[in-house]
Amino acid sequence: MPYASAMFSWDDLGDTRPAVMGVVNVTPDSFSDGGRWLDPDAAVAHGLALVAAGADLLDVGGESTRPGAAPVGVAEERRRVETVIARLVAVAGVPVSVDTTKAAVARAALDAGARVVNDVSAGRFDPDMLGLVADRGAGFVAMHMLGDPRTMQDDPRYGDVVAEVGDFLLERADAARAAGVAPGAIAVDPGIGFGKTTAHNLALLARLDQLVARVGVPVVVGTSRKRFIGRVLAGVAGETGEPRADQRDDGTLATTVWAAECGARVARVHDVRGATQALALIALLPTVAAA
Ligand code: PMM
Repeated sequence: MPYASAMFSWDDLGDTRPAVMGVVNVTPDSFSDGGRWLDPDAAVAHGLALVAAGADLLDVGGESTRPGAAPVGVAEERRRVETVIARLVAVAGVPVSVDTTKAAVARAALDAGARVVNDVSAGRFDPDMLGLVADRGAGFVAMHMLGDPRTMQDDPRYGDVVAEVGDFLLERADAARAAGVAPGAIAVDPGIGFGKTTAHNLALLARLDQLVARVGVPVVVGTSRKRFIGRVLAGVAGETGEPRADQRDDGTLATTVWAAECGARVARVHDVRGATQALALIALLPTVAAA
């Protein structure tokens, strides 16, 4: 049955463990899985496989945000995501989010039944985005990124990365509320890998508990298969160089468990089965301790 309730709230996903957001990239060039799900049938089948593996929501994206990626026009991005979202909404039984910075794409996705807009620009790139999300009663993920995808990895610098990302997320959550987005519909995301060195990414994870406490809204974390994991694990456990994106799921899982322990409410991952199992297991331990 399609997920149907008027106003999206992150509490609807609430459980004893963080929600798992499964990634469905309908792109030819995403760093982690570019080209694998470009065909709509393949993308839908992949989304359903992620739900079967435990995904609590599906994040469908039609534009790669990897460093240096070429921008995609509205028509092409819509073409990639619209049908896939409509088909997943009809059969997946979990809410679908659209990963876009463009209000026109988000509008088409919401018309197709998406419930959440995941905006890596946090509503900065398109002046119509926050108003649209508010009007539709949709959920919103406001992610931190330094600059834009073309330039974000050109020597990113911060004084205190955790403080500055926290300032930005508080400001964007305020902007969303000011535009009329329901408080319970807003989540924020530190944007692991978006204008950050390995040291910045590790600092954000190491002090994620502070960030979670400070922002006061649900926090989404997306470490999945990202480059810093390859950097850290180069040479570890017999790896000759940096593990490739498709070899980073074990490292991803470690960071997902860590993020959950720090209070993250949503984990955005490619390997849904691994995340779901690990999070189910660690969610059990406090109840056993209390018994
Ligand atoms: N990472 C990517 C794309 N979208 N959205 C959020 N909220 N957080 C992220 O960390 C994030 C994102 C890049 O990863 P992909 O190319 O594998 O989708």
